[in-house]
Amino acid sequence: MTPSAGFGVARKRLAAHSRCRNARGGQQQSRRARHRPLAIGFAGRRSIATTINGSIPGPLLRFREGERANIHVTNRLREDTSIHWHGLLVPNAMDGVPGVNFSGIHPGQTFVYEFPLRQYGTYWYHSHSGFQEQLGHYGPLIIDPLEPEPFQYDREYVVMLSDWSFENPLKILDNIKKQRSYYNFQRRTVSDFFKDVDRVGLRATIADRWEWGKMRMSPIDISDVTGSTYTYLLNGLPPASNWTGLFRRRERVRLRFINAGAGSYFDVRIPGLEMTLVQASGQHVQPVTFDEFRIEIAQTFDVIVQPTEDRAYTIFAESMDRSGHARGTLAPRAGMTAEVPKRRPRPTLGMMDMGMAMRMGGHGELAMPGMDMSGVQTSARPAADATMAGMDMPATAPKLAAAAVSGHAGHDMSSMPGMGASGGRGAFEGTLRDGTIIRASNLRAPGTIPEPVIHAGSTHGSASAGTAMETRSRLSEPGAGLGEDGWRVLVWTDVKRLTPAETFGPPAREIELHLTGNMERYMWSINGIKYSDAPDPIPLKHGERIRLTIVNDSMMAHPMHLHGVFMELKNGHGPECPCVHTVNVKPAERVSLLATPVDPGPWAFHCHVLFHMDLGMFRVFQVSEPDGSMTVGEGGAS
Ligand SMILES: [Cu+2]
Repeated sequence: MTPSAGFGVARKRLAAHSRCRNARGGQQQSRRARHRPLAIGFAGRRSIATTINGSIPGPLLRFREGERANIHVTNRLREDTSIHWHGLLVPNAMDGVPGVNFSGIHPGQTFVYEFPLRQYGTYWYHSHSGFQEQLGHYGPLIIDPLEPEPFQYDREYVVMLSDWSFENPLKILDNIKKQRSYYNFQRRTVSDFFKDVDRVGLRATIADRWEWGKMRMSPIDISDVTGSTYTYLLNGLPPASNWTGLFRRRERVRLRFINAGAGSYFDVRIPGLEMTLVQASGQHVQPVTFDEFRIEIAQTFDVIVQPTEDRAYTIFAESMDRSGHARGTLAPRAGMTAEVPKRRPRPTLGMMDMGMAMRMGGHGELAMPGMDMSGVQTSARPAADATMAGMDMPATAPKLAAAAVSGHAGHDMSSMPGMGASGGRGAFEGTLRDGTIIRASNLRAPGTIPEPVIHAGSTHGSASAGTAMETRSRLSEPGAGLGEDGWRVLVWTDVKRLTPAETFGPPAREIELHLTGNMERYMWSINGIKYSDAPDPIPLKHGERIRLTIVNDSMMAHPMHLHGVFMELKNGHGPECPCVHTVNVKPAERVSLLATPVDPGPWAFHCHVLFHMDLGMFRVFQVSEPDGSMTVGEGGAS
């Protein structure tokens, strides 16, 4: 697989297929399928998958840093297709987003992707066309480094997590649009209400329900699409098929976790083994050891485990909403199994997720005038982060307002200058027509955690319901439903890059985007405007250092992915901030990243929940040529 040393050209051939697959465990109906049969464990159920070379996941593509990749993709579907190389720094025309970088690969066509491999690490590829990714069009991609790696291991496995449904994605979307809770059977019941009354008292329970009622949202809305239609897969296999990786005792095993889910976050643990993170988003990090991690959609985490006992260990990947799990096994011999843990109770969202965390006083009391909401459940404990300004202050509204850096005073687009794609050469400050705020960077040191900001009320119109009152960093929190089991959970404030950045200057400008949604109507957007209504790309200057601040005004988590450049996640570690291609933004969270885009052209930026992206949580950043001019891409600036 690995070509000989040197800077050769690595040639691969891929073909996109649409296959009828037999869920009774039968063979693929194709002689080209050399991979194991796809056995989905529902007797008699059949469905059409869209695959690469006939398998789910598609074949592992393995290259070496410094090579030139040469990948022929033949479209054998009856519709357009595409492949995007997630996390790879490629020339713009090779990025593979139809309508942004090229016009897509038409039926019968072969498109040749060719690009230099300028990096190392664990990545993946997937279709950027329609809902093909949900239908199986994804696979792992590894680039072996030129330099020896700073950690050692004896064997390795790709562990690709994903979600499969026998329902057509169009049907799934239709179902959720008609009824928001279609797949959410885990709704709160009357008996839950009385349980809460017993636990926290009547007043608090009523206050809690009243708030949720006002937000028009179910407090358990963790995922849109759940295990009621999804089967969660590990390397393409359902839990019963038990993907197994073999080891010899005391071997160090590198597991390259990739979340290829179309709509599922996974909480992963291997009972009996601690895991040491060595790479995140394909980038070396300082080793950090824990017992469980949450992997956001589209992220990759490389961990090393060292089994010392002569027994099997279960790789257990619960969906974040606890409606199902993927499962595999590490074992010294084939056929062994270990106990599969019970799934934990579903997590609930709380006041924290409504952006009310700062209103929690030291005794867990909400200081909302006239309302005693003591004891209201929150999904996560307030962060014990000494660097976070304002955590210790009395939770009174006027003081909070004073603590805010710069309340974003609505998006009054009528009063702001419009922006064309060619207008980004100067240091523009203001609000773009799509609601994006661009301002001169404040003096906050690069790499620090953003301070909390009070939102000036819901100003995103009907496209946004339930705007968080207050947004702040939540990088030190494990996330809803995690962190209370008595074991260590990875949090992003623990992650530092291995080698500190040599240059880590302050950004020239700050770009602020708000993630918005109307949960009841199932609308998803940025700044209250869906992509199809966003007139222009967001202009960036070649080589300009920017601070990208992403504010989640909705109450779902969104895994945001920027194409074409790594982002430095400002998690409080200055030049040791980790580099990521995908960042999770929790409900009511404010995340800041630094980036210095240099590759010219239009680059996609979007939520990696497939339906959220499809419905409009998507933008294009247009990076200028070195001379400042703009190349209009396929999607263009029209
Ligand atoms: Cu999203």
